[in-house]
Amino acid sequence: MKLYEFPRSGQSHKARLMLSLLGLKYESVALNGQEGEHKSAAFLAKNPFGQVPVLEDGDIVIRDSQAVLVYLARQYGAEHWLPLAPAAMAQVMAWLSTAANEVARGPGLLRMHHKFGRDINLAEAQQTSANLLGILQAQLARQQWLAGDQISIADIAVYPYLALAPEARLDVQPYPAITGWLGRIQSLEHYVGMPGMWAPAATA
Ligand SMILES: N[C@@H](CCC(=O)N[C@@H](CS)C(=O)NCC(=O)O)C(=O)O
Repeated sequence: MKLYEFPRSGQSHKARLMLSLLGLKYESVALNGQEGEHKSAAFLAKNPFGQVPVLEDGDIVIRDSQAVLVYLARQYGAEHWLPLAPAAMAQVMAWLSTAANEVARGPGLLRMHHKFGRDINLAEAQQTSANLLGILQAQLARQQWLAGDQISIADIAVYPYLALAPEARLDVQPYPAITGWLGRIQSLEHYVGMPGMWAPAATA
């Protein structure tokens, strides 16, 4: 398998983390964003949106981090990663949508602004983040994992931009259920992180 990615991309981290947790070998193809490699004709043929991550598995080409998680779970993972029972699968899908929407528009955009200088609607991203943090805290106070009592790709999809909260200038410390969940993910066998991610020792 080949993973086309940016090293500092949280969306790419979802794919890296899932590949590692499943013990899958892959080749990382780090695109040069500064030189616009993700907008080259060769890469646009893989993803017309010109975005990472893209996963190639033989002839199969998957764009979008949520879709990569779905593919890896179903093709290579145990059932708990993406349960087949309709209601349980729908619970996971709801969190994948949250990852693509509220997480990206809240903590994701705030990180783009504070770390990379992107011009954004700051008040809107802060409001989206505050609402999201409250909802995650309530959900994770009720149960260990976002979509039930076992880890699933819902957790992996939401994880990176919550773990990267310090770079988004968001304080997760007042949300103990969230920090507990971040810690549980970081304790998983074969966990891989990336620079800038929250760690208990760094905020103690
Ligand atoms: N919905 C997509 C979003 C991917 C995305 O926004 N990727 C960013 C890097 S984190 C990117 O490639 N940005 C370059 C661009 O949009 O031109 C996913 O979840 O994979």
